Amino acid sequence: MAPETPGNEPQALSNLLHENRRFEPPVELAAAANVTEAAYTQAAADRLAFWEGAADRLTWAKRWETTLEWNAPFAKWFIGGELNVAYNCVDRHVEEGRGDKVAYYWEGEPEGDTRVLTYNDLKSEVSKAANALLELGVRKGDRVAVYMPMIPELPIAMLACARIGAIHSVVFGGFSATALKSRIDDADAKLVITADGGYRRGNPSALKPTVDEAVAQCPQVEHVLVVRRTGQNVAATDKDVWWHDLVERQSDQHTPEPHDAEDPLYILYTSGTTGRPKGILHTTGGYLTQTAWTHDAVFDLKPDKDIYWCTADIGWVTGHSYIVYGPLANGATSVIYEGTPDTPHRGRFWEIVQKYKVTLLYTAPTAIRTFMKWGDDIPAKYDMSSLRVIGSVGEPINPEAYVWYRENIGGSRCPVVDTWWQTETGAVMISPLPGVTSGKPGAAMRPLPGIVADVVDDQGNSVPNGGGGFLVIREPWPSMLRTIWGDDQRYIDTYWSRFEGMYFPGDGAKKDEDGDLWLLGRVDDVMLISGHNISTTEVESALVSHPKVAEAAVVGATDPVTGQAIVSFVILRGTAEESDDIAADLRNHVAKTLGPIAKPRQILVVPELPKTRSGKIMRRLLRDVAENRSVGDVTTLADSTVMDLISEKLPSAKSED
Ligand code: 6R9
Repeated sequence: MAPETPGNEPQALSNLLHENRRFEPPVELAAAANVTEAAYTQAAADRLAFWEGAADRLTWAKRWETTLEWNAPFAKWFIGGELNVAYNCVDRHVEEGRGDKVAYYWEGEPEGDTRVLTYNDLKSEVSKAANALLELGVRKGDRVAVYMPMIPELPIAMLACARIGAIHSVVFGGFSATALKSRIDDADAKLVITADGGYRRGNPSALKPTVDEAVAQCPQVEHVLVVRRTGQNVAATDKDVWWHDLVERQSDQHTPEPHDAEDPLYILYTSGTTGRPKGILHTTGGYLTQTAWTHDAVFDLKPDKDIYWCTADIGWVTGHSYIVYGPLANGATSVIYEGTPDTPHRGRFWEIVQKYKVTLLYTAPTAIRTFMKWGDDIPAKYDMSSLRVIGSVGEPINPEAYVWYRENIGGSRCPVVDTWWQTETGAVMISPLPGVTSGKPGAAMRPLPGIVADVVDDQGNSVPNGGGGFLVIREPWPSMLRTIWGDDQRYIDTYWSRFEGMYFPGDGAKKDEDGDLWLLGRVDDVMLISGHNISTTEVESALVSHPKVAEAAVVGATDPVTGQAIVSFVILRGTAEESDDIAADLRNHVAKTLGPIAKPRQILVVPELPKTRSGKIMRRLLRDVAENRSVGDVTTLADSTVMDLISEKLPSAKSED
């Protein structure tokens, strides 16, 4: 146990991990980069003028009068401006002569099941769907719940809502009937759009029965619009309307009305770790401005050359902002994949990269660590020389996972952009720029131009370089959430009450010696060891830096001596054998990497970790295991059997020292 360093003020969060590797931007990429260092200077000199420039990349039916009205914590951007999001994402590309350009290459999970949609196709399909919604009585401001697999009708449905000013609420297709019902109720949706099912892991997986169960308890729902995808048997209810009956017979002409910049675009529920889901509300002009600008800047998108693929599900914010709105506003060509990475084999992702010659790839640390576990030989079989920039989002990326990704997927040539943001922020906030930033593995680096972020201590004072604490955003940004649907007070309490005048996202972070930002995980997960606040991220990264470890999760468990002690759950890499001395080996490795204070009390080798449906590790459940409690609420787990597998491992857990 390390004593407090004399003369050293206890920090809000310890900074233990030091990383010296640097990756310069590729020379050619830097020379032709969309965004250069000048953008930071420009935005620092006049932040609002900078965002006006970004908004001018869109087509406005009426230009705004006032850029920002800030009645903290309530923001309005581009006041008086009017635009149509679907027009910006679809029609204007057709009008400007890009109608034959591919918007989406869609790859179904069953091999050979593909569709190609040009911007012309998208315009007809979205217009027909908009006309169909109108026929069903959906009007501007009405809420539409969308519960669908990853098929082209999903972005089409979202854009049809946006076109007529209806507010979509997409609910991830893996959620239960109860979760769906509570979201339909909270938003008071009058229409649900769904499908019979989708393909998951080689089989048709039904969605409609879940909708039927939910809608049976939602009298406000007038219709259920059903896409036929799998052809499975569907029980008919009197609210059902088939997409192919209704949408196909509509006119493919629809004139998009302009909407106010502050009209709501969508609600997206975020469950977080506890409590009732929060309906995050995004509006029109500011949201589209920031998603489009960041997609162009962070991926250095060259719309005429790039093939872009974001592997997220559209049911999460990453899919909303970086499969649908950002890429389409920029006129990009994207890949959408319906299924899982191991169907029918573990090389499926790389086969898709090779097939479509993907140049820009955006995925999550949970996937990267899974690929590490499966082994380097799998991606090595494919030609991925088309790739140019590779991105990460969803959790802190461990330095070792970053380096693995860079080498094995990015051919040691592609910059890795680690993008920090949230459902609430709507778009990327902190990220390297591929043509500017000299990347550090594991660091999200700098706030993007126009974003003012900081790390503060308990009292809200900015920490010096080398210090850790709480991430905050100091100034409003265009794609920020406007409120929590129907609950302004909860919006204030959740995000604006911890620190006066600052947005608090709930994440820990540190500034390294150069002032670059590192994300350290949710502050609820921070461990208090002998008076030191230690982040889960740093200990997990130290574990993942051991050649035998693919993935790790650590928690603080009550300890009579140190207050809390670190208990680690690790998944070994494909090639590593579980041996008797692995626990001792890993404990020493962490002590050597971070110092004795961070040495785990226990190491448990497990086959899987508990994760949310979007792939984030749920440490709360591991804490229950580590403290020998019965495991708490598992309803947000992607796979609830995982906890049984982990609990079985517990008797073998050895406490050393
Ligand atoms: C986009 C998305 C948000 C939370 C966020 C943070 C974590 C996301 C991260 C990251 C470290 C990154 N997170 N990106 N942590 N580095 N690059 O994931 O939205 O589902 O709302 O989650 O995810 O903890 O607060 P959402």
